[in-house]
Amino acid sequence: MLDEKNNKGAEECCPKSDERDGEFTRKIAEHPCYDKSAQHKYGRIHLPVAPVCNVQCNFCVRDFDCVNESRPGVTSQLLTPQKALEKVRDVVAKHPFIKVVGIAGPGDPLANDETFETFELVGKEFPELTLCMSTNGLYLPEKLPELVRLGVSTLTVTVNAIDPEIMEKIYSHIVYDGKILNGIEAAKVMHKKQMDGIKAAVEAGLVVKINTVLIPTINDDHIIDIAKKMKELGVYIMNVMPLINQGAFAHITPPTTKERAAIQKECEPYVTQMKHCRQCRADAYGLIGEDLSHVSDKRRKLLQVKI
Ligand code: CLF
Ligand code: SF4
Repeated sequence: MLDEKNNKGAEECCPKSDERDGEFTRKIAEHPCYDKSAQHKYGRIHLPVAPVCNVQCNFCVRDFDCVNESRPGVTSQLLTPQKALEKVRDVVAKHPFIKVVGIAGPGDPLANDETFETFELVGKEFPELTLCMSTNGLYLPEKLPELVRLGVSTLTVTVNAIDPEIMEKIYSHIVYDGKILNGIEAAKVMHKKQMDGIKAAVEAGLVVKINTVLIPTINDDHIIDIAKKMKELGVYIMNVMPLINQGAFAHITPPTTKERAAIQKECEPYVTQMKHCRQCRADAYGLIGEDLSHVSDKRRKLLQVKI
């Protein structure tokens, strides 16, 4: 990414570095989540190939998509990697404004081999598309080399706390190394994996975004600490999302728009804030504000935008 280190590389007249930075700039300018001004022009397709999750968040009901990235509603259909490739072929041919292929669930992408198979297939056939992924980060340090090899260049990690004592209230349990861990033990492992994973991903040149679920009474006073830490780690953009109150957190009142805006304002000096997220489904495609996955064929044809 265009951090100080890479800029210095470019100044040293290394053509490879220039090419890499040019490619970085293009990918961000065409990414509807990373660049606000791209959201009305460029789209993304989500491939729902990852059903399994390796943690249990207290705001998650497994009947729905991962709410660290999506909003619950109707569960997304699952696709095999081959069917996912066919879907990309079909959708990109009809909607060439789609520049990003993302895997965001319905579980955690890194807990499913299908995620890697799908990126392999799609990356080979569509090298010009940006490969994007969203994860809770538990398996990130181990799986990062594989993501780099496959050409994944934009990565979202959900960081709801950087203090294990707060994190402990958010995760009911995690599954790590074949064991189920709970309480502070689980929170410490999760925290370490997220921090190590983000640091390594930034160093590897991925453009890292974090999603933070704003949970009143649990982490609302802590979001600013997360923003400061993310600046230190070189995170590119932060998306503070409102809690969807379900599961064990069904009794918590979600934040108001005003409360969320105030926190985003506080965090802005540390990390750029994404404010146009639509908490889209794990099988959404099209523009962020115009999900084509659940519109009629007639309307979908009308929306085939040529650029
Ligand atoms: Fe998908 Fe996420 Fe990539 Fe975007 S979504 S994996 S970064 S291509 Fe975007 Fe959707 Fe919000 Fe996510 S609007 S839920 S932030
Ligand atoms: Fe649910 Fe996503 Fe949390 Fe897994 S990471 S428990 S799918 S919200």
